[in-house]
Amino acid sequence: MTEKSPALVLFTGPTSPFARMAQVVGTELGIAFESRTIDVYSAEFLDEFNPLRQIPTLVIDGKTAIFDSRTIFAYFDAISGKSSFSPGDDFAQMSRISLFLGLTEACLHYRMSIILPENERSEANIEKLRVRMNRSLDFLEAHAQETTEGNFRLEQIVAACTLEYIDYRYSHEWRLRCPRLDTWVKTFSQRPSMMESRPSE
Ligand SMILES: N[C@@H](CCC(=O)N[C@@H](CS)C(=O)NCC(=O)O)C(=O)O
Repeated sequence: MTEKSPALVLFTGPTSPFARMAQVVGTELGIAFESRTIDVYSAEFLDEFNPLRQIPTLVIDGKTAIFDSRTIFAYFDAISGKSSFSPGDDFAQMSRISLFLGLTEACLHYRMSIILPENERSEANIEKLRVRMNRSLDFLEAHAQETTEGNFRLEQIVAACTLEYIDYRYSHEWRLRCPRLDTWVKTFSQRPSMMESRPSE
């Protein structure tokens, strides 16, 4: 008797960078999953699966939920049976992944901050996020070789989705600041998994 594969539904959004990463990881690892785009802000049904009501959330067989993005990466990696995709015990690589994810988060908060009505906006907070993003970009550019060289892996998907999100929500200026990452991402972003998941409103 053959075991039936679980039905996997990945809840995503039209512009969510974390959901895009999960989608690209699943696609690249050859996982069969359905990607469902939702409006997370009104998605009450999601609460029973993920009380944070955030995307990405992966639901297995309509019952078990897996979140957040890092846990979904690990789940996809585990069921794919492919080796050398995740960092394993390479802690320097893990830290670069954390930095890219933190940069994405800073950019998300920056976006949420600048669209607030003027009387609710904090220029000091916006400036703090700008400085954090630029400092992180400078660090990642200094370590670009470590990210861009070697086998195709999780770190590179997280890096490329982060850099394209910076383009989308912050500024294209990072490309002048980070010429090595810029050159690399121009090629990496031509992968079908990247092209079909580009943010759109
Ligand atoms: N740490 C989470 C962050 C996920 C996250 O911030 N998702 C955003 C979309 S990019 C979201 O669901 N925002 C809706 C909200 O927080 O109300 C992860 O890595 O998955």
